[in-house]
Amino acid sequence: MTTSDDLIGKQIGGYEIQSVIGRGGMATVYRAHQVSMNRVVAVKVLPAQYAHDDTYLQRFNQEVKIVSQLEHRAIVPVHDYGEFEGQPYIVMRFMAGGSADDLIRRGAMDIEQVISIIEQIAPALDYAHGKNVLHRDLKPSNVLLDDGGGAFLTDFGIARILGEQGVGITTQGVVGTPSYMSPEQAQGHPLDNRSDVYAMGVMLFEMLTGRRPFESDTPYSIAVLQVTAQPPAPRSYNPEISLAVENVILRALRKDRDERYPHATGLAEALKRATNQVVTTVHDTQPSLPRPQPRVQTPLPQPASQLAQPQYIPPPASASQPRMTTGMPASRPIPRRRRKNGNGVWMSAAVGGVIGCGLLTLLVIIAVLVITAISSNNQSAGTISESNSSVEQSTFTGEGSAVPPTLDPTSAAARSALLPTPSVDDSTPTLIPVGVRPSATPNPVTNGASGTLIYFAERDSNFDLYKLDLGDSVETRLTTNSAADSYMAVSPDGNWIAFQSLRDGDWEIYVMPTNCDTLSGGCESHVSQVTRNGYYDRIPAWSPDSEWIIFSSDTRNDGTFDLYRTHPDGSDLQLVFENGERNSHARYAPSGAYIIFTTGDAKDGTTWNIGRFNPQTQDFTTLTGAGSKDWSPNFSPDGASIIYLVDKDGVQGHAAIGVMDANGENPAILYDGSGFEWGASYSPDGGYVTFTVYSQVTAQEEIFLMRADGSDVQQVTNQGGQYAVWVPGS
Ligand code: 3AM
Repeated sequence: MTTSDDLIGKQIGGYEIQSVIGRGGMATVYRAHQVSMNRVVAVKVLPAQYAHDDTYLQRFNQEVKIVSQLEHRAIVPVHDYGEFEGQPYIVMRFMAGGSADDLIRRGAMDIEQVISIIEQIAPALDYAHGKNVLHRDLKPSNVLLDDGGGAFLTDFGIARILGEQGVGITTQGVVGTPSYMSPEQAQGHPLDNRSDVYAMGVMLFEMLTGRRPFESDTPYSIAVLQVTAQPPAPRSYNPEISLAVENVILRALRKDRDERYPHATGLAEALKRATNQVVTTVHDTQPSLPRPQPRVQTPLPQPASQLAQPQYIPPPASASQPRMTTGMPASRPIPRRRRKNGNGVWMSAAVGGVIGCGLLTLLVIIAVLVITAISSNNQSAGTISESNSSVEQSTFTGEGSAVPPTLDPTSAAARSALLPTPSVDDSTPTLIPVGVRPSATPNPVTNGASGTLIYFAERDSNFDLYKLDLGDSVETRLTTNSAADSYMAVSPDGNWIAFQSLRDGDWEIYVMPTNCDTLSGGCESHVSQVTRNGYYDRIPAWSPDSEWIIFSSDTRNDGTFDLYRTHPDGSDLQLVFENGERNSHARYAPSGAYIIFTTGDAKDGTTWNIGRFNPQTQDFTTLTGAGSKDWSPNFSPDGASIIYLVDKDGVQGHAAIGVMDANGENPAILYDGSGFEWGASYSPDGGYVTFTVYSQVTAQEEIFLMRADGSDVQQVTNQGGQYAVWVPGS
């Protein structure tokens, strides 16, 4: 049998093993040369001594299984996997820049560098959560860097697909690294995405102070501190951290997960706000990412004449925190305290956590019970901690009852029972688009589609709107504002683009003429603001007569969204639909008689359906079945069909494009690639469908086109593009 270092100089699969990069957890990572592609890769190999141990093998295979589901620009891509003389291996992109842990050990990390890392990996973490995958071992050594400042998540070896074992959406047992473990993780309680948000908070603390919130001599005592002790103030270690940033860190580290940021991007956005940076992350139509943020609340003007008033509850006068404005002082090197423990201790603690989870759970629970008893008798719990350590009673009561904001695994069965066999062969492992030409310009259209698309794209770290003429493949940038612009809709008369933008600090609706790029002064000088309030106003759409813009608004600032409409000049704001749930992505039927929209549970994102509401009759119904997860509907131009997004299998969260009759009958899968297809809408003649999916070729979200029967799929954009809509009449 081969030992790890015997592999150097050998060829395994098509890879020549050159040197050991490092050993982490259970595996050895080698630098290797991929002969076929003449490139450097990283090959992670399970050492021979573990190759017959079921636990290690299972963990290794789990990583392969999970990572093959995850395609995100901030997740280290896995190219290949295989087995060599009984040892399984994974081939990954080689990350030349080391890890975030290396940066911390090197000394000062300035706030800009920290924000850059957090804002890159937060969407990746939310993306994984959206696919029901918890990382469970997020820490700086699992954040790898390329040589261009890119940060990537890696090591999903102990990640868990929620609900995989059919026991609901929980994970059991203690796994992970004690220094980064949430209180619920240390106690072996069910986990959810907020457990990873906690670990991100620990990382943030460490990157900005040079030390972790809880340090002690043994993994066990650190795990106990995670449950019992309050984290020290980050500013006590680095006075240059602003109060606003400190508040963000401490909120991420709350013992009670309900008090943490509900999503990683919420944390990243709060961090950017706390440093007065523009927030640009947007994933609004992807249902696993409801991200209500505390903001200044300016009540919406009271609707003048209500189109419909189902259970209208006036918005609260004012409730939430003011927007933070304290800036971060100019960065300079932070004096670092050298950590007491080397990396190896924590690595082995992680493996110890995996292997010996039962024992650690038991010890932590016993310790917690003892501390609780002592605390309630004489308030003397501080003796167990090096630092400020008060016991939080709430930690020990009701933690297990927290509702994880993730998918209901039963929806898989429910959904597949509803839908007929996909019309596309989904045994195809990856999306293989027709006519891909990776270059700076969009691909020429080869499937006959024509007209003009408008979409948003993230270029140079900013979201702006773009226009693409499918005839000559010329792309024009429309908006240039430094705030994020996204989710546009073109009026049926073809004259106006409505979109959402962060340009006044929170999402509001704006309009500009469709031909603004040809007008003097360019588009920016023709943008006008439609809504102006303290709420998130999102995802506009037009009435058939182009007189009204309908949009969703989180007027209660609690994750619920109501549907409003207004004229494009901002006049005559009216509540259209409100039922206390999260309603968004409204679309008028071409006849104008009713609206359809995404409707679902505000808090957990598990129940997403296509709702239909008739304002005249007040009739509200859902077109898709209970237990299914369907969202973002769009009508065909003749109003006969609805195209929408379907959670494909419930458990792994991959999305497909569905189509059904306008009355909800005959649901079928129109297109199911291997990824998360979204942003689907019809061409004005109904002959084509555009959608967004992560491109294997450019490694980012791109716009695709296909015929309306799901055939002739073609990638159109090459530099990123999302949520395209056709210009009617083009
Ligand atoms: O031992 P150190 O910290 O230097 O950064 C990872 C760690 O390095 C590195 O392998 C070691 C054990 O995990 N590593 C992991 N994946 C890698 C990759 N895809 C990688 N280095 C480069 N590319």
